[in-house]
Amino acid sequence: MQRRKSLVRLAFVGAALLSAAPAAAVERGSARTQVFRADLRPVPHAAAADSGSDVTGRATLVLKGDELRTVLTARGLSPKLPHAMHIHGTPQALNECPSLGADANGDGLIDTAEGQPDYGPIDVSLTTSGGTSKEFSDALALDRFPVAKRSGVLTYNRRFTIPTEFAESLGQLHIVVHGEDLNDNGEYDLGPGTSSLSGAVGSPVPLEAELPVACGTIE
Ligand SMILES: [Ca+2]
Ligand SMILES: [Ca+2]
Ligand SMILES: [Ca+2]
Ligand SMILES: [Cu+2]
Repeated sequence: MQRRKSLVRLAFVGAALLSAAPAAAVERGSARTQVFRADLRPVPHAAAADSGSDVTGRATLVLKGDELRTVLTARGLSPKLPHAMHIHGTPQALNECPSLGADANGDGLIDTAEGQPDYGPIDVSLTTSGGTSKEFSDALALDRFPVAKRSGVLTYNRRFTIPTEFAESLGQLHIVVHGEDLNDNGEYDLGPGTSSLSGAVGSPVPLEAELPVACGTIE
């Protein structure tokens, strides 16, 4: 009887150890690694309206739990300028990269707001350092986005944790790369237009800085 009691207690302690012991560590250790890819294609535009941009690229996204490594290469970008890059989309619905029909104001360009019905809101900012949130303090932090080389090639490689809701829906989201020096003067300026995001940001944002130039579905 005495022996049986202690066995029961041992079993109980053992079960308690198993369940109280590092559940998080077990979970993290067993999180499977998923690999996604995105082919980046030019956002449709009237060639004359955007000074001939033709941005293509490829991204590989390695997801383990909520930890995402993004490796991206793109070419055809305005040289020596930073390019905002985001993961866009809504987890609940399948979204698409925009077609030229999204150009609501008929200027031959699809700006960020015009493209949003297709590729959805900003979810994650692919910055090179610091915060990666969807807030404008990260999403438009041009001092923290990768800068294209003189050749127009841009590379990016960073690992960080993303919100669980986006980790779980990553295969339904998109990557959008922004920024085109429309008047080819070597900087983002207000000459070619002011972004419709300026009101929300609270200061004038050059259209050049936020213009989507490439988009790819994550699959
Ligand atoms: Ca437009
Ligand atoms: Ca240009
Ligand atoms: Ca410019
Ligand atoms: Cu974006």
